[in-house]
Amino acid sequence: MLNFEQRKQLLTERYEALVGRKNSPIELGNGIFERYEHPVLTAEHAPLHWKYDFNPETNPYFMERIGVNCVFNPGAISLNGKFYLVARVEGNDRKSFFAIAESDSGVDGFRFWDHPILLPETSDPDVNVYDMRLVQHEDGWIYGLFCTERKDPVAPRGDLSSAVAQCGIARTKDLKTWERLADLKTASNQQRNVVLHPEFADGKYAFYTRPQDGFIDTGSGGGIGWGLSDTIENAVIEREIIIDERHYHTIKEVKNGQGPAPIKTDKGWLHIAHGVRNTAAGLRYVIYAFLSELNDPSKVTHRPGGHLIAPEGVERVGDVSNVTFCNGVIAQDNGDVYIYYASSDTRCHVAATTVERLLDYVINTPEDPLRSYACVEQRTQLIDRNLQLASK
Ligand code: M1P
Repeated sequence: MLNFEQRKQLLTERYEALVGRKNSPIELGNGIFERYEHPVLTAEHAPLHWKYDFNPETNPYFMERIGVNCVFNPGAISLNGKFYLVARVEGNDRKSFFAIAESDSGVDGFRFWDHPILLPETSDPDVNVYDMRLVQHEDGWIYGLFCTERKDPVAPRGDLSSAVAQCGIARTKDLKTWERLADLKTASNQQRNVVLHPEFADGKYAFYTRPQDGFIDTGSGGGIGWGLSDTIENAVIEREIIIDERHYHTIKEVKNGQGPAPIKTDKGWLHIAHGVRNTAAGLRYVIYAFLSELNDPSKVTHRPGGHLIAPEGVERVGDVSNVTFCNGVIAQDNGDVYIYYASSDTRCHVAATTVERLLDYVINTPEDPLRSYACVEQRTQLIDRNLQLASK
């Protein structure tokens, strides 16, 4: 058996090799984006000093004391030329928390800061927090909106699963010091996947919401909502409208949710979202995109049919299998876009593209015509145009 020092050294070497590993794009994808060969963050990226007691007297076997189960659903932001992910780290005890990982390239070399974020609580403490969306707002603050979960106070005795999900709000200027604000108030029983729009709308703070009746089921919640609040300090949405509906027999028939804050382009706001459908093997989560009006982000102008990213290969397997989920994107001034997505609630990946390619995708991909016959008609038009070209 290896002794304390041997284990520590080998594990340190393995950790450094993982963090230093180069990542390359997988060429010849679908033309819309390139996936990268390796995940950008995994449970193994959690620093050893988060898990092991480094004192040989109290930990002679150099064993893990507080394990990390998975690292997924990262928010993303670029500041001063660096790429930052605020990952959802889940301990072996199932509690999620946030931690910042930093990289120079955006595709590899992500290294966690020494400490995770000790997020301040409200007077009603969160039991679990997850899925932060980072937004550089025009008011000068960086906001982190996340899901805060607490036990359902009216759950029947013995029901230890039912929870209430709401939107927590925190803000920072440097990703180091966080101020916790009051949770968002809306008329809906529960909220998840709430995202702050980066600009004021009619002089108010604007939110993408996802109203839902229960913790898992959206029930009567019709899709991605939109609502305004006069303030951010005690944000209240009085009126919520649905801007991207769920629809029978689509990739978003069960539920959907805004991903990161949308990207501003000269053709409109480019949105990345997730859609969920049911299958015999359980829920399937895919990532999709849409475009909304520049002057009115609540008006969707283009809805490409189907998914943008669906789980593939190893992405299909994890703690919650058959899931791709995105709440982080970085669009650079030169038009490069890095889509950070997680697979199966287990690990984080990156896919690279450009604003130009994404706009081409959302504008020129036909909408889901909602019936098999109409889908074949749609495809036949493409085939006929191509055959005509080939015969020339
Ligand atoms: O397990 C899949 C995802 O489930 C939830 O998303 P939604 O509210 O749309 O169902 C979230 O818990 C998310 O973190 C998770 O990845």
